[in-house]
Amino acid sequence: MRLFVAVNPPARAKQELADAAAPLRGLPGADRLRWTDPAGWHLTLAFLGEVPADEVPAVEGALARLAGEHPAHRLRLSGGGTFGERALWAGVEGEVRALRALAAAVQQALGAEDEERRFHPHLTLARSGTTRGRGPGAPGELRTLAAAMRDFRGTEWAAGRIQLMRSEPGYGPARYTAVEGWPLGT
Ligand code: 2AM
Repeated sequence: MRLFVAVNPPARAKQELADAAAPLRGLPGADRLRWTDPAGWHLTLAFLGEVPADEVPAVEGALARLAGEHPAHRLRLSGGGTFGERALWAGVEGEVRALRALAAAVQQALGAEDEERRFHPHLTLARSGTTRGRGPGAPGELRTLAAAMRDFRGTEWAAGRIQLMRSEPGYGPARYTAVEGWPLGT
């Protein structure tokens, strides 16, 4: 199964972001993007890709151990940016060093791929259209949307848990489900 490890922001933090991002949907080019569902918003620490079912217990064991070794920390959703012309995201601020150390430990323990090479904590808001009928947007359109997120600073929350997540691709957007979770620092 296709797995990744994430920190999931609380519902209130996601609601604040959803409210801040709502006006973006009316900006030029927004209708050509595939917007993600706030219910599935998460901060990916490590992407594991396909993991055979018989290897999942070892992954879970490693995550349980790492969760115990890393402290809970405080984060807020903040600002926005782009990965080239392909994704629009919201960023995080606060005790990002703790989040970064946790991600590095998880990636190292599990031999995870990281397509961005350097860990870049983010929450994907929209992806540029690759499905039929949605041509590429005008150059710079995504950056204009990200600029509209510049002043957003959400309320601080405690990242107190890591979650092993499953991604199930379908005809529409991938569906994310929680496999198992562990509290940090206990
Ligand atoms: P994204 O939000 O930037 O697309 C489930 O697919 C999660 O894993 C998403 O958060 C996605 O990041 C991330 N992900 C998917 N493929 C990845 C890859 N090859 N390397 C790193 N992260 C990946």
